[in-house]
Amino acid sequence: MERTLIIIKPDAVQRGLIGEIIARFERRGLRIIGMKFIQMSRDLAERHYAIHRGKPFYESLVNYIISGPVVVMALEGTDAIQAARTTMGATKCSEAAAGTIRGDFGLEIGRNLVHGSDSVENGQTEVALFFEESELVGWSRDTDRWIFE
Ligand code: IDP
Ligand code: MG
Repeated sequence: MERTLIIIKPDAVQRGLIGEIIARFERRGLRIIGMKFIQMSRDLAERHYAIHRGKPFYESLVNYIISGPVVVMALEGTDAIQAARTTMGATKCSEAAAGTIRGDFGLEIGRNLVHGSDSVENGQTEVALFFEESELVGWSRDTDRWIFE
């Protein structure tokens, strides 16, 4: 079972879209195993986005992600990485399909509402960066057998 780290970014929080965004992942069938509301420090943001260091948008990206509180979630499920990313939509909101989070609520790449891990390995690493093992809840839902074959 894959794990992905989802971040509901500051623009989505400020716009009152936390519930809307959580609902989409929840309805998709992904199981929440960790969730918290935090103000990210610059240090944590720089570690999370280390892969983008040196790119032209890096500084503005870090400033964006620390510009207000965020919700971080660890989700688990079959093909969780790919499933979450298709629910999120393309990075550039104006190219994201209607029906996706970015396609329904965003216009610009620098205000794209949500982060999701992009590989199985990064899913593990990113969840570990934001959550202590003791903050993750191993549980099964009564509906799991209707969602996982
Ligand atoms: P992803 O969030 O869809 O995985 P990445 O390529 O990993 O996209 O980029 C990380 C984040 O950096 C994006 O979600 C977006 O907020 C920001 N970003 C990426 N490319 C650009 C750009 O060209 N201009 C401004 N911001 C960008
Ligand atoms: Mg990415």
